[in-house]
Amino acid sequence: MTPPRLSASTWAELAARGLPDGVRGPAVDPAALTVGQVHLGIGAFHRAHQAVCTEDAAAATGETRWGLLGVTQRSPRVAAQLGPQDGLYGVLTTAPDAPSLRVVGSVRDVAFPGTDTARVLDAVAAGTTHVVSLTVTEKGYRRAPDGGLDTAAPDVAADLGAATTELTRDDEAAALTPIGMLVRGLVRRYRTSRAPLTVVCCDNLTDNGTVLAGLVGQALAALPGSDDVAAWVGSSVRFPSTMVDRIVPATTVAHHAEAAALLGLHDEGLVVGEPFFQWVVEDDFAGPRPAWERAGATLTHDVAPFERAKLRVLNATHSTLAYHGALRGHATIAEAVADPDLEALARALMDEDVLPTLQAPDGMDLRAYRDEVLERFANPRTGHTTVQVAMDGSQKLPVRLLGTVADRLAAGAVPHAAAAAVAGWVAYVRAASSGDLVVGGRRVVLDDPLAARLADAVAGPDAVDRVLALREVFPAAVADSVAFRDAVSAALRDLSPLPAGR
Ligand code: CS2
Repeated sequence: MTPPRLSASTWAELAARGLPDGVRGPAVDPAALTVGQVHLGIGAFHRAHQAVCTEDAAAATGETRWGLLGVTQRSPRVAAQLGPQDGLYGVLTTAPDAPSLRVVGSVRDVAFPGTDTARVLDAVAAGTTHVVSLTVTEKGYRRAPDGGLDTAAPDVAADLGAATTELTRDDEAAALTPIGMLVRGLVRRYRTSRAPLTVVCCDNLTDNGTVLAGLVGQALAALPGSDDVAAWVGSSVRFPSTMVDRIVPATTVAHHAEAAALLGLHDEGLVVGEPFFQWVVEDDFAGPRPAWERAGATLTHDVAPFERAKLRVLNATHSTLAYHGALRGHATIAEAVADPDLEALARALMDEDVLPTLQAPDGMDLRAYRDEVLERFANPRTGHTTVQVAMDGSQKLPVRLLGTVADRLAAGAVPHAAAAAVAGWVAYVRAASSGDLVVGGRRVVLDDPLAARLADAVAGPDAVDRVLALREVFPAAVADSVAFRDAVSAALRDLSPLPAGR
């Protein structure tokens, strides 16, 4: 029998009876919170990361103005999960010893851009909103090969058209992209409250705040008659950079069963996270913000070294284990890193290629960080699948791996382990796009915005040349290096029984 569903009333009944072992409740009274932060992209990661920190910050200060309005990206699913639960959801922590579950109440409302655009724009414009944050994944930013906004993409163009209308009157048409939604919200804020605002990018991009400010600036430059808005954004809106870190796997049926056993309630909004949590935020705000530093975050003036270390050590190694692990039939990252060959590859990547490109951020020991990352990957309870990490390689590799490659080549070294990582990606794309890859009993489908072009590029004997020629992925400094190309080809030959070309 399915247990009753989590909601404000079932939670209150449970709390009145006494909470089960391993379960804790919201750190604040959710009903007392008003919305002060709008979050674009309310997926599992936000709910297991920033939403928890925002709630703890509110608890630490007693402030009630930091409730969240979460905005979904593509579907109304999260609204359907959290609406009937009065916004409550559990975070199941996958500690290696005992699992624990925390019910979070900071998400006060969920909106879906397909139907709720007006509500989102009003919330972004409201003088009581001080922070807009984003986790929309790498591809959500709709960047062109030059790194700028892809204004030719039909959804970006449609949103910019609506933003032009927004300059003179309300426009309720659905927003199609996160940047479009943000820009329209900024235009409405300019037309109404004109209060300062801070936009906090929480995605895995290098210099993510600067990148986002650039995309917004470019969008505004494309809107006729928006010079005043652009000037106001320049003076009143800040875009701090951040580094976010917590491994959040997709929630499975087994996670639901584990949470229901702990809680005695069914939770459609359940998310899962490893015990580790890190959030480094540039201290550059236009107005008030939650006291995140009182809830485990680090506020600093220089995020860049933290961000670079995290992307190059953790995320690059994650992707490498994902591609090579899936090719060897390992369903999870923990299984992949337990494979001695792959652990050796992961270590070689970090020791020989990545660490020489890094400057340790203040107070950080990079070798200890490397070991800690490998330990986190090895946690068998996390259940993070190789196929989940493998998605969107065309968007992820440039950010997490190819900077290392470019830096090593510039220093006169050939990064062989990074070349093996790229070869792993090529082999994965080839196997997945030809329908030949089965992992964990399931046939893998290539999940990448460039899937069709990638499949075409890897189909023939000149796969390495054709993949390296994709300018969206490989900068010239990497693609034009004969030594790197040869290293990728050699690694691919070692991996693949198919004719690998060159
Ligand atoms: C992962 C990240 O899916 C991926 O590509 O590498 O989501 C990773 O788990 C997080 O960045 C950890 O903070």
